Amino acid sequence: YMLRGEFRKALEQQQFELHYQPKISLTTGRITGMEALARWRHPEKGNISPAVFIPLAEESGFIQELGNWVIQTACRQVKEWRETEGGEIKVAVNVSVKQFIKQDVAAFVKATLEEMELPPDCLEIEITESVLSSHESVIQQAVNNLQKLGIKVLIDDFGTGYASMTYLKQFRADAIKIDQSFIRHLPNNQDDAAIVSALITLAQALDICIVAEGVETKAQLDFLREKKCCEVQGYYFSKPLPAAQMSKLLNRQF
Ligand code: G
Ligand code: G
Ligand code: NA
Repeated sequence: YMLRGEFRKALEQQQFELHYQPKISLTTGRITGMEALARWRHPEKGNISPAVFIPLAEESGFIQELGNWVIQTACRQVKEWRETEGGEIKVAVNVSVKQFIKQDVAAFVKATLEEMELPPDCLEIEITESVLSSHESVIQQAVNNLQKLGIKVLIDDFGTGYASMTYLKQFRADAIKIDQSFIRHLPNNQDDAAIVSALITLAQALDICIVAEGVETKAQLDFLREKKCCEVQGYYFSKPLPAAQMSKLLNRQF
C-alpha cells in the first residue's frame, strides 16, 4: 500500500488535473460533449501518462479515490460551463471495469449530481476495459443503475476490449466508441474501412450512437461523414486541453 499512500499525497497536493477533448456531432457540427482525461504532473518525474498510472491506480486500490475525484471535478466543470456558456454541454468520464468492481459507481454519481444540483444529462460514462474481467454481471447491474438515473453509458475502445460484443449483448449501451487504431489508416486501408463501415452499420441497426476517436485528418473525417458516423473526436478538432482553454471552444461550429 506504499503506492496508494503516494497516490493519495499526489492527489492532496493537486498534482492531478483533468484535460478535456470535444466530441463533435456530424449532423450539427457542434460540440456535444467533452471527454475528461486525467493527467498527472509529477514534481520530479514530469507528466505521467494515464496509460501508465491508471493500471497502477487499479492495482493499488487508489482507482476508487481517483475515480471519485474525476467524477466530482468533471461535474463541477460542467456546472460552470452550463452556467457561463449556456447550452446543453455534457462531460464524459472514463470509468474502468476495475472501478465498477470496487465500488457502487452509480450510487456515487447519484449523490454527486444531487449535491451539485445537476441534471443527469450533463454526464456520460465511458466504460474502459484494461483488464480481462469475469465480472460481467456486476458491470451489467451498474450500467442498469446508471441508465435508470438517466445517465448515458458508452463502451470505450470498441473492437479492442476483451468483451466488446458481450457487453453490447448484455446491456444496451447508449453509444460505442470505435478505437482509434481502426481510424488511423482510414480511408486507404481496405480492411479498416470495411471494419469501420460494418461497425457504423451495427450501431445503426441497434439504433445507438457511434463515436470515432483519433480523427486527425480531413480524409478520415470525410470517410466517417459519408458512412454517417454519429460523432467524432480527435486532434483534427482539438487535442485534450485544460478547461480554461476549452471554454473558448464550447460554442464553436465545426
Ligand atoms: O489521454 P490519454 O490518451 O493519454 O489516455 C490514455 C488512456 O487512459 C485512455 O485509454 C483513457 O481511457 C485512460 N484514461 C484517461 N483518463 C482516465 C480516467 O480518469 N479514468 C480512467 N479509468 N481511465 C482514464
Ligand atoms: O479513453 P480513450 O481510449 O478514448 O483515450 C483517448 C486517448 O487518445 C487520450 O489519451 C487522448 O489524448 C488520445 N487522443 C485523442 N485524440 C487523438 C488523436 O486524434 N490522435 C491520437 N494519436 N491520439 C488521440
Ligand atoms: Na474514453
